[in-house]
Amino acid sequence: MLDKVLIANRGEIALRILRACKELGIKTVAVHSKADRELMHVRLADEAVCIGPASSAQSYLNIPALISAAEVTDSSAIHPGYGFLSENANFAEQVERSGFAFIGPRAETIRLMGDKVSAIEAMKKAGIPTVPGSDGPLGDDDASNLAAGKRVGYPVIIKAAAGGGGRGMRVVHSQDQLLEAISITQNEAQAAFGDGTVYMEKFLEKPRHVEVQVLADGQGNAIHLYDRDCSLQRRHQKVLEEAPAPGIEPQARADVLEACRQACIEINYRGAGTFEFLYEDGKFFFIEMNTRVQVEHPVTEMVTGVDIVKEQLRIASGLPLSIRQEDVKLNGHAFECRINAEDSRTFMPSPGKVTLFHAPGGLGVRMDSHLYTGYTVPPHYDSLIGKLITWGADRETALTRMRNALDELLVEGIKTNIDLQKDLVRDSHFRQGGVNIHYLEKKLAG
Ligand code: MV4
Repeated sequence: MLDKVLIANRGEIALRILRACKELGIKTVAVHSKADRELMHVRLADEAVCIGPASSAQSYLNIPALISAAEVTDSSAIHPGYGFLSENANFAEQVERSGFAFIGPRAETIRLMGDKVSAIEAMKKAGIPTVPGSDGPLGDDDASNLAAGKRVGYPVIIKAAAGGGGRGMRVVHSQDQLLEAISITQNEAQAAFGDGTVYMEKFLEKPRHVEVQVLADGQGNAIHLYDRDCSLQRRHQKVLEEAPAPGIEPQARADVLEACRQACIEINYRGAGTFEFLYEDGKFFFIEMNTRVQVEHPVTEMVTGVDIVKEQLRIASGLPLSIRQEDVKLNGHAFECRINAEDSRTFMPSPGKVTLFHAPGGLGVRMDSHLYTGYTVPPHYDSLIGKLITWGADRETALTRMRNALDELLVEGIKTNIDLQKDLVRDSHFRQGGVNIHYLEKKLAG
């Protein structure tokens, strides 16, 4: 097992990683910016290193500072968490070249999945169902691009190969808008990512966002941990997630889960990963793969009993997966409400001092948060301050527990989105299950 892990992140996920390390008897190094001295995991870690000023660019994204911190503390591995450098192939490469284990896939896998065109191509080859589209990048020949549009059928969506997560996309409703949309998306992609490559997909109008969690050890073993529904989102930020995705066509689901497992073996995947699909009319369509642990991983942990972060640490130690597919039993249902320091109506960030924090409790209630009474939420980073997760033997029970847990949760001194979450868990359409990706924004507009 790894001896000492440097946690290259902050907030709730840094605390989550620290807890997993402690369970496994692994020593921990917290790295933090000057604005983050008060973070809970910094107190709990065996060692702490300040890696730079408040700005992320000079601290959590500062590769030389992170590698130096790993060297001076004699760490054996670096866990990148999510966001920041977690899907930066160059970082993974430099970490490994410097003699540390990168807790994630090989750099070349991160690079493959970071380019959405090569990710789709690899997954299609591995038997994963993809969205009908251009099957590769669009070239600069107008006639063949118009032909692609005709073949795929309108509406289509033009996406940047270097994009993902909703960045660099444009919907095209008819042929007369196609060429201009391609050229605008190419220019924006070039400016934003330094890569103007774009591709085309059929635009699905009312899909759900359903994703599949996988674990693979890079030694020929891979498992899926079922699915999550993350359709409730605003401006590509997920708000409330659940596992499993409710009301999915059973055969399509069984097929896609097994296809994901097989694809991991075929590409010799290593670590935790997520296959993102759009689900519409009983069918799955792959769009992207995430090569990191995700914010919403706890809902999967609650319904499978598998500690995803501990498995990541085992895998990085060179150990095989601790569970086989036949040992993974789906048990009950779980929800996660993301708690953000922001105004419930305007979504404006609301940093500041937390004058009271009280976490809910009880059977089937989990609070992943770095908050404590007296903590000051700094203005420099993401507004996620915690995740409230509930489990129940069925969806109704888990949702009732969420309603009650939200009523118990107290965060005073800053604005939060708790009132929005309280409203959502009482929404009749959401309670029914299976709303599509546009539901929340339509509700907020109405
Ligand atoms: C799509 C789509 C419809 N059709 N692709 C947005 C985020 C990025 N991961 C992919 N996205 C979409 N791709 C096709 N072919 C609609 C979206 C989309 C979306 C997807 C998941 C969750 C929320 C979304 C909100 C708006 C658009």
